[in-house]
Amino acid sequence: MASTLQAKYRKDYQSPSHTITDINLTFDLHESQTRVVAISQVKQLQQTNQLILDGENMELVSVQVNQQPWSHYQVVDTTLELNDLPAEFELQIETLINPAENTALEGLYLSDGAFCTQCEAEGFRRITYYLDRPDVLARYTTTIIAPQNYPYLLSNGNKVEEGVTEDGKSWVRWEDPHPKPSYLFALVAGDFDVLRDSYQTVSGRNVALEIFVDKGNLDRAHHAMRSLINAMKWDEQRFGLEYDLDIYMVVAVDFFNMGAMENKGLNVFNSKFVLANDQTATDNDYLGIEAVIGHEYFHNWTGNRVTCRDWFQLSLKEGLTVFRDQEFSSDLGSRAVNRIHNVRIIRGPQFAEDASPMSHPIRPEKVIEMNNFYTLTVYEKGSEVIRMIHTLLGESNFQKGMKLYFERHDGTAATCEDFVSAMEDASGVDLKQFRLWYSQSGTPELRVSSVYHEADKTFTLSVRQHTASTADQKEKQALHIPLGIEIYDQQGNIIELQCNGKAVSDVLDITETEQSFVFESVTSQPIVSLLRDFSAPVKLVYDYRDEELAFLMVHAKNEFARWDAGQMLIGKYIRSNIERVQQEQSVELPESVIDAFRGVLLDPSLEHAFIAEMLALPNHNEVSGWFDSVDVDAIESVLHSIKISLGQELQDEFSALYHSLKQDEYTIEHPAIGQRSLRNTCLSYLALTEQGESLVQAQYQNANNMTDTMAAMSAANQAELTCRETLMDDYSAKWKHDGLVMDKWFALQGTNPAKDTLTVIQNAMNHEAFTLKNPNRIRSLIGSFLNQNPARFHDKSGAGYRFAGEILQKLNATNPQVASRLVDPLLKYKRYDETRQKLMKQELEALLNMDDLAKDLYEKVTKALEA
Ligand code: B3K
Ligand code: ZN
Repeated sequence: MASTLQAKYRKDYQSPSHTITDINLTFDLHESQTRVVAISQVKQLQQTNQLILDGENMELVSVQVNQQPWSHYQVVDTTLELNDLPAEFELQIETLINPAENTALEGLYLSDGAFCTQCEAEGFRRITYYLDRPDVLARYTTTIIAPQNYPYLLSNGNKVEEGVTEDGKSWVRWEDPHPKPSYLFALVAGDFDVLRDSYQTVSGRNVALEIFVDKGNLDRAHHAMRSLINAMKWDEQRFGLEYDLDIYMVVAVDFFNMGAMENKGLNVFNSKFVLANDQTATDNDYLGIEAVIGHEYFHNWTGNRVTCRDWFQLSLKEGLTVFRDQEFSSDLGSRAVNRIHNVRIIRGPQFAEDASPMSHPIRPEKVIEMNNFYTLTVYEKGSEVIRMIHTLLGESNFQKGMKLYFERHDGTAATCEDFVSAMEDASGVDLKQFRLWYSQSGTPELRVSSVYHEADKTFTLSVRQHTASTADQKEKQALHIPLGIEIYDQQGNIIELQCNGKAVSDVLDITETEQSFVFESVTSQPIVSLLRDFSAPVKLVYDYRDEELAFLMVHAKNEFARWDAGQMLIGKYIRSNIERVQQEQSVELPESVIDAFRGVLLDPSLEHAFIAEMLALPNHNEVSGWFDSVDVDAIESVLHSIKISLGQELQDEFSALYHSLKQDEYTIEHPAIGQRSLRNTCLSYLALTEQGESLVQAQYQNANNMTDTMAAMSAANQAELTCRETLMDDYSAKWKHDGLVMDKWFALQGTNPAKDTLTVIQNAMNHEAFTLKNPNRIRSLIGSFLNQNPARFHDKSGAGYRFAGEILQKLNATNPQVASRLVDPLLKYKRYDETRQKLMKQELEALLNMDDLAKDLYEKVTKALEA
């Protein structure tokens, strides 16, 4: 155990001693005893006759070198050391593995009777002994042998041969012409329904598209297929990138640790991101499917064609691919609404992660368990870093940079530095200081102040940047921060930015700790819109007056800035009311603030989806992030009271809108989604008024789609309406046989605001659709309780923490990766009062005292306790 708990450091990277040019794999599938024969062509890259391969959880049957039995080897811990080797040789390794017992869902495992694999980051070493690192790229030939009751035998690349063995099993052989690292290997065997379509690429090649789903689910695969075709088209149009194999397959499985996996030509997906129809999926599910199908498809270039040299470079493929999927969703739907959703994730959970014991730069320096670094920082902040490069370069130079990046690195394993260099060389823009975003963790704070000089007609902005120390890194340096701004006159006209007699860009380059910008020819006191479109992942501090924010809510020239002004306005009153509640005063919201939101509701020029976003308050977790010490109960009570006040004060407007926005037909066109979103936002406020019970019940009964059904249930849940139980029972009776659809019900139980939530959750764990073996069920019920129900999870009694501790101890043994995701809220114990800190710490200590703590939890828990 001890050696596997050792950390790896980015600075220690060493290129591999050998490479493997080709690998020929044969799988004789069996539920508990799958035989794997791997024949690799190995070449020495460094002067050494020793080769050390990775391998875990399997039985080694035999080793041959150049077709001769080889005895010069030893298994040491999780490696196979081969000695006395020639410079170039064929290596044959036979292993036995047990997919049925693989509850960790890494390597080869069974999902509801179908064989499937998950190899990223280091799962291939559970299949055979191998150089399981992303900078070893080989051509794969895969032969799958299986009993006839597995009609579909799939792997990467193109199918080249198939047949039947002497003992009546089927076999299929696949060849992937593109050299790839082991983490992109995939195998699937099972019985499915298949949705087939095809796509003609821009150069006229025909690509077969196949989506494999559980039998009976064909009618739920169409949206995924449409999304795939849209993604293929979009990548050609916006990035000039074309698909490179004759077939693209997507398999939906129910047991999956994450969202999906971009294996070359054979994506394996969590069924949550494939299956949808009007009755089973909400609008957000549809949008999520589009985003994830897009994301995995875009990896074909950013990830597969150019992969990562080592796992510290993960953001090279993930940050960039998230950026690409965000752009895809924004080009297809509402750019403003997409930006708002992405920014909410950064300002809420990503900022929180950066302030936690797990804080790390987007390119981490030190890792014990790689799976712990598939984080919001690497993905979402990583995407913000790419977005800043895009802002600094502009679309055309950015695309030149992408082109150069592919010219230089196609077919190889690259680093983040390679990417930035390509961007720099293609554009001529200096990114020297900008590179710090890759190595510095934490959230910078930008403190901005302004002065208007009537006499010389100048407007001066002073900007100070500061990044507080983080758990992983004490010293911080000044970053290169693009600060998007706009200034307006009192009528809302844009005032052109001028410095030294010349027009200047509206993106200011903040590069020093303190900087001032003097803008000339400003003829009257202006109003400034700052950090437009969230031009950098920073915390902005500027002393806005209410009237300025109300002005920007109406006059700012882009929707994101208007939304942001609304958030700042309500944010001011959330803060001041938290103080009031702490001093045992009641919550107050001035008429002017209510009027500002009334104005938004009544503005016919605004898109529905956008109004809905304007009306959504920052959530509990985001507000928690504003404070060094979190007062759970005060935050909860303020957010609830403000929602009630807005509901009461704007009842007439909400009610009128609610009734006027009803739709008879369900379509997933963007305007229809926006209309439902606003109507259901109205419902969530109206649920808190005396109309609540009747409106919610009527909506549940009349709903002809899952979005409206869930909106009714969720309103009943949040407002603790009496009808809640009836609706929940009705839903469960209807959907109890469908785990995926029941996940929405489990999530509502997990976020139940009632005092006895824990009993509710324990009962839900006994529901026939629940199992601790399925990651989706765990995340829906338990994950939502830990993450989305702070008031109950942080109950002073400590019962929530104890419950979390118990579950984590169980999952540590069965699925350490899922356990490790769930532990995050406990890691942040230092932000709570002493009583809570003590109780949370107890649970972490109990975990650390376990004999068999997996390295996933070990890494996080030790970091938290050391902090
Ligand atoms: N690359 C995979 C994530 C793998 C996670 C391994 N624990 C999905 C994605 O980001 O597209
Ligand atoms: Zn990805």
